[in-house]
Amino acid sequence: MDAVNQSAAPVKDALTGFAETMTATLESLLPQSDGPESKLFEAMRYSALGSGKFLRPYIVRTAALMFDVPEERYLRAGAAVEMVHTYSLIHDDLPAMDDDDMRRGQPSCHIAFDEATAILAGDSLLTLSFEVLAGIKTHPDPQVRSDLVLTLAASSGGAGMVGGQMIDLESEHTAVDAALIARLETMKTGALISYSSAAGAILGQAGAGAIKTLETFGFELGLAFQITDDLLDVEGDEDDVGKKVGKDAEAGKATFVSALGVAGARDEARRVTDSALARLDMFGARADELRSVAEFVLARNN
Ligand code: GRG
Repeated sequence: MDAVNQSAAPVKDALTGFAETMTATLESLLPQSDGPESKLFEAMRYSALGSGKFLRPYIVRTAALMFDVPEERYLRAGAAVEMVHTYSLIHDDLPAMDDDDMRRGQPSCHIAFDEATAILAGDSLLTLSFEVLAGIKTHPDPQVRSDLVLTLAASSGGAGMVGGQMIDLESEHTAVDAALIARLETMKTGALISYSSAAGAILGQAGAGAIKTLETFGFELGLAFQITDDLLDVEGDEDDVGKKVGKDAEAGKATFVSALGVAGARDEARRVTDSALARLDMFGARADELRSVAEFVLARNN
């Protein structure tokens, strides 16, 4: 095993253990009802409690532990980003977007239920995420809760994930340079990961410099994550990845692989990861676990 994989392997095991904790947290936060709206809640639970990796909440947890944040607080901030992420996957799978029938190794939400229910389940997960962040159990200080809401809203909306998705759709079947691809992938995928690492510092009431540094770290890590996703779409195994592969080229998507080729994309993922790792220097050994997460992102096969 090489040095990179050695540092990534414990993260894979830790993620498996963390998934149980995160599933229990989401279980408790996702509504259940036997009333006339129960189909909506079933669809939300079906998608959110499927077999996601929970990488974003794990990054919230790992950054939060650098600032000794209590467990319940980081689990709630992690559940919030997982809800936004799950909403984005549900909507992305719809026929009007990427039109994917499989997600997380099971039929996509609109296949298991129907399109209208999938739209509503996504909408409801998005709003629930802010309800969770605004809840007093997330942090006793209202300023911290407000900062978390602000950061997640900015990361999710037009200047972040949704804006990135718009550029992605507009770039299909067009010649796009690596700079625009970096911008779209940083917004589409980096923004939520940026919230995740910054949330740890916000919860820990760290100084503005630490929050900003972790935000930048997250943007770069998110870009590295998306480049590995582009590579997995070309080289990955469908069973490992949990969805159809080869879809980017089929859909004429602008990715680092389409712009730089497989080897070029791999080099770029390493370069961006190294840049993200350099941001952590100011935290010394306190950031070691976060460094391992970055290596895991680069080495992942799903
Ligand atoms: C708001 C519709 C809408 C879309 C926003 C994020 C996004 C854009 C679309 C989702 C599909 C997609 C390819 C996103 C890129 C980010 C990405 C690689 C998601 C998959 O994340 P993982 O691997 O998934 O962490 P799990 O299932 O493990 O949570």
